[in-house]
Amino acid sequence: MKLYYSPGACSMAGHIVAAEGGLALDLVKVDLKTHKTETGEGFYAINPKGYVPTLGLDDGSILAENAAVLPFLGDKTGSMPKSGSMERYHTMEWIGFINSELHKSFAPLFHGAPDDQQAKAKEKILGRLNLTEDKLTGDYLMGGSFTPPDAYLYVILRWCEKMGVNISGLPRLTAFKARMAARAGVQKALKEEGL
Ligand SMILES: N[C@@H](CCC(=O)N[C@@H](CS)C(=O)NCC(=O)O)C(=O)O
Repeated sequence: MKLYYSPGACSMAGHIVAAEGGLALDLVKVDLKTHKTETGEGFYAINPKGYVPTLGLDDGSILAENAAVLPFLGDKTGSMPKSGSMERYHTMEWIGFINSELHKSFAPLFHGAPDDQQAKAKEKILGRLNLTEDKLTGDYLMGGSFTPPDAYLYVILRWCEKMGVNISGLPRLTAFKARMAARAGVQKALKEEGL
């Protein structure tokens, strides 16, 4: 199975889920500015949406969107709670929250929006992270064990550091980030992405 990725981008969440579960992926780096793969293929021809994560499956089809890619890889590797359980729905709730309330709020920061819009985006992100801090009562979002949204939240916290969103007032999230960084699957994904 191929993972089309860009170093440190949201595609690293799926990369971590696979690495944590011992699933080897064929990594294909994509330049998100030129929309070309590292071997010069046009990425729009592979995924017309033009974004990562994109999985290239063994039957030749593709699967995109973190909301689908993360549960898919979690099911393949055993980190998604079982079908029909409330734990699974709450895990999906976290993926939805991180995707639409956190990830998407970074757009003004990544696209160099005017300062006032960037300040508003940072305020919104910190508000959402405060909610996360309150809910993070165990080592991981779902309590005692790693599930796919932990990988996604870790990627977001790396972005916070890069984009100047200060999480020093959020001790649980600060500890969570360090806990995640120490995991073998995270170390492997960081190394494989050259980070
Ligand atoms: N809706 C997609 C968005 C994924 C996304 O924002 N990917 C970014 C990297 S984090 C990207 O590839 N951007 C390049 C582009 O949109 O051309 C998802 O949730 O998976």
